[in-house]
Amino acid sequence: MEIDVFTLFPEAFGWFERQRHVVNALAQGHRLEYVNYRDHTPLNAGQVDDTPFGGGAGMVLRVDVVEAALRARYDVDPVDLRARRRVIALAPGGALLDDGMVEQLAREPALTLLCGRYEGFDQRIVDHFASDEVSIGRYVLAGGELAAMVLCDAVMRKLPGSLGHPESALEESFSNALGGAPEYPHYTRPAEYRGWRVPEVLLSGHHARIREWRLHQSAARGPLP
Ligand code: 6GU
Repeated sequence: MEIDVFTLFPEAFGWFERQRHVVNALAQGHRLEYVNYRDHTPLNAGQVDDTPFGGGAGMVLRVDVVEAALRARYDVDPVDLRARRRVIALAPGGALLDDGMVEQLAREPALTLLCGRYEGFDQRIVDHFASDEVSIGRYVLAGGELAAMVLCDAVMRKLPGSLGHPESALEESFSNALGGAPEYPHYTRPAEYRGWRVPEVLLSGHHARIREWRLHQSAARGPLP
């Protein structure tokens, strides 16, 4: 998979890129690259945003700036790009990211993520350049960068070869294997701590009973709303 992140703050992704599953995915040949809108702005003095028409607080990312950055990267009219490639605008009001959407995105050959800043995007960016508008929850972040990292983290751990134990991604919270329910609880040593005992079945070595107990625990926790 090839992921391009359009952002004003590519350096914000430094920590993210050092995460084990991201390092593994990149070593498998997947790509994660950044385009800084500011490097492609046609405006003076690196300007990328502007005050909102109609008044109000904050600044809005300009449509001409985003077009210039997309053209510089793909050398096509961005209006045509979204038919060929998922172009995802990250915005608080978008479709909520969940495991199903992550699974679907992980099967794409390429993703383009557009991070907004301040008050967000000129709506024409979303309407004409994006194929999708995605949100990671109903609260407002100061910018799309953390949301882009959340999306990339969730998508990249689904890519073959990114996890040390590929089974980890099969039977996990919200997966089809668990009927969309949260995962069952895990325990490790010590078997007893401050009088809190680990469920006996997990110490029994009886794999069929352990499996049954886990599925039951998972079902009892879910399904989620
Ligand atoms: Cl994708 N962007 C911003 N700015 N805030 C958010 C979000 C995205 N998702 C939830 N809050």
